[in-house]
Amino acid sequence: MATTLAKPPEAAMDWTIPQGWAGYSQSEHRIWDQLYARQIGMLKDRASAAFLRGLESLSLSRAGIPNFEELSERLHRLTGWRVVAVPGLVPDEVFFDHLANRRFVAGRFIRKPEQLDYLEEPDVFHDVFGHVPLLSDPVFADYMQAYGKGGLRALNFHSLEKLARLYWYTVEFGLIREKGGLRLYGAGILSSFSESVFALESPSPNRIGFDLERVMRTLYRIDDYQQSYFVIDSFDDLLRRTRDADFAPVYARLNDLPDIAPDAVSAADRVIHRGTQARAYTGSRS
Ligand code: HBI
Ligand code: FE
Repeated sequence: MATTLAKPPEAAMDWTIPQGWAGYSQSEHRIWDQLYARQIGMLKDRASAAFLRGLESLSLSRAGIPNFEELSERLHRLTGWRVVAVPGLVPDEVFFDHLANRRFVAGRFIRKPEQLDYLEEPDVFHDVFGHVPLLSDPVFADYMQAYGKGGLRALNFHSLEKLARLYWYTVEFGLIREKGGLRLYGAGILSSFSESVFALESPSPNRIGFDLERVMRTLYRIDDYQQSYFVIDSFDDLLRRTRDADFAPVYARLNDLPDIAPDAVSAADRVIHRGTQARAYTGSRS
């Protein structure tokens, strides 16, 4: 899919473009502020401590769309990562190469007022508010880089589908065990007002202890909230299970095993909450 993406002429060889921060309008900055204010109150006791610390230490605040250069200066001092602007989705190999070199690619456009709750392509609020705070955590920062290196390797094994599921169920939709309860660390959840509540509080979805091979086999939904969330014990544990992991034997084993449906629970799962799946099965939107 990604190989069919065409690089716009204004983008550099690595697909980066200038953010053009001075070009944002007041109303675009106000959309950031609105989204920020809405998330922050709700995330105070729902987001992982590392995410909230990251917001603080990067001075991500309700003060308009961040300037990537200033943000990168602060982030680089903490963990050696930078944030670079791209026109939209970039090819997989480009994406992985940036991650492997501690560059996080972010969209520079912001959603329109009528899309506050849902949009298909990641905008600057999802990419920066959702993803960047955790890049200030040294362990998570290493995990993202390891993921990029793993991605470059997976391309050779034609196992991108499996690896993409790992990204989806950790970086985008992951939950973490913290302070005796569950907290959010996935950017797809953290940047969504309604899924932040749903992921932690709704009886509908499954919440299952993280297992690398289980996650790599699990299909996911892109059209609605997730039907299963996977819970890590700590970022250390996640990094340990995946770090510079040579996934070749894992991929070989998984090739002989069937995929798992998004809502399935099996006997081998460490089930934390078995979902009613009411949202999916009855169409009830709660
Ligand atoms: N491009 N801009 C952008 N953002 C992504 O998250 C992204 C991408 N290209 C490919 C890609 N993600 C996938 O390879 C990963 O989700 C696995
Ligand atoms: Fe994302």
